[in-house]
Amino acid sequence: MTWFKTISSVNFEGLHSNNPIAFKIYDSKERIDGKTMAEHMRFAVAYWHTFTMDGSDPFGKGTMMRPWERYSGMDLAKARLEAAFEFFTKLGVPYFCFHDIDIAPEEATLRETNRNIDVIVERMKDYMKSSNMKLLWNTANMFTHPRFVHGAASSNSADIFAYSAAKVKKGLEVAKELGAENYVFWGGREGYETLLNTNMQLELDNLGRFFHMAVDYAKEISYEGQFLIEPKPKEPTSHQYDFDVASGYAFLQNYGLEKQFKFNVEANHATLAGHSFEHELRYARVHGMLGSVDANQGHPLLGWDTDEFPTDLQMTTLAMYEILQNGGLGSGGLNFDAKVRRTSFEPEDLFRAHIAGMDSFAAGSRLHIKC
Ligand code: XUL
Ligand code: CO
Repeated sequence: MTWFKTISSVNFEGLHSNNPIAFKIYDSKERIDGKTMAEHMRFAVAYWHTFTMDGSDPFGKGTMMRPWERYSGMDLAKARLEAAFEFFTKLGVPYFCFHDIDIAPEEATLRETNRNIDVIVERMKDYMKSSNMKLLWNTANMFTHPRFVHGAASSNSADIFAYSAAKVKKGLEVAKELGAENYVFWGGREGYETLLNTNMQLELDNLGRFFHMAVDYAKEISYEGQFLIEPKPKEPTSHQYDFDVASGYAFLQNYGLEKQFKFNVEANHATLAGHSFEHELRYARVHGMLGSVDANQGHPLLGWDTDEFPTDLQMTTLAMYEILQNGGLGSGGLNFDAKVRRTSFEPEDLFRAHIAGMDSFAAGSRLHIKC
């Protein structure tokens, strides 16, 4: 079935085009410094914002018109998957990223949830083969379900630590199965609200133990993708342990993990930490720790994670400068961890937003080379 009927494929038409569904600057084949734009940027679509989320916010219900939402359960997961690969192919991006429960519904037990994941992963493999799409990274959602109220690896409950470890175990198996080039840890609720009821030493030690277990298991199953930590200073917790690249790096060194991990730097997380995006990229780069990028931007007047599509050309220029100075992103890429606004609820808006983001990074790479 065709989900995006009004769109055929998105082509490069150049700056003089008035077609909203065309690239004005991003020309996947244009060569800059011996590499094509596609090779420099390695764009990825985030499954959660584009196919799973519905536009709801703390003040109102979802607004998104998503034709696949007429289904539920596994039928919904299968419809989303079909829509996702149609979207990737029409947009012309090489990569995508997902959390475990973005792609398959969560059930009462982990065994049943994993069974759902297996069904979708099997189909995903076929879609990947026929479309040539690759998985930039996958991750485990360890923050949405109420069981993670006190965190996952840093939870005060041994059961939750074990449950989280089992989720990551499955995530690494899926990463291997699908050839994920990286595996991401974003510490959603790995932090605290108040020190008065927090054993910080134990929580940090448990986080360190957890990452070592993940590294050991990857070795055991011969999964060779790059491990990435995605720092964020706060939200949802008031104090998150992986505050920024510098504190994350100190943590990794302290627990002897710095050789196994790099960073996935997100623009809006950088600004939440009181840094610029380019500061975080530079800090990671000069320590040889720049792994991948979550490409978005915050609102300059709002103090939370708005996850907007990146359109600030000064920011993309300074970011591409760091990436090019780094000699590229290696196995990483530019993942649009970004969502359309509640008012942009039509399916076609998903194309417009990604085109704007891709053109903005393409402009950033060109401006750098020309100056
Ligand atoms: C949350 C965030 C996550 C991670 C993956 O702010 O950025 O979506 O990228 O868990
Ligand atoms: Co992110």
